[in-house]
Amino acid sequence: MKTHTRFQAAAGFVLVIFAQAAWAQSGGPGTPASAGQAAHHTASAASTAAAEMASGEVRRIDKSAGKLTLRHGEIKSLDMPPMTMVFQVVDATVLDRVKVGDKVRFRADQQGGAYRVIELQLAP
Ligand SMILES: [Cu+2]
Repeated sequence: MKTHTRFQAAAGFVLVIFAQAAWAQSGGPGTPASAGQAAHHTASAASTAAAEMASGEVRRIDKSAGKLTLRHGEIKSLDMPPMTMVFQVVDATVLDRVKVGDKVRFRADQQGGAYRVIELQLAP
């Protein structure tokens, strides 16, 4: 059974490689593996923030174009700093519910290079 013995040797060799790889991935601070874990942690923090609504103030309403200009605070889900910008609105009735100067809470996404308000409510 030379073949069988040879197979076992090869399998043992592969196991050693796997064990070494696992050891490297669980390395301490300063290793590339821990840097990867840090990046993963940041990504999961960002997706948690996606559930939060951004705050904004209505600056301009363009009903014919279905657009809303908002001065908004940080939008963590879009990795966007505070600024004033134009959003498309997914639900045009939003434009009937707000007036210039209103403080709002909203959710936005990015679709084909354009930013859209997908949910909006007046700030309490
Ligand atoms: Cu913006």
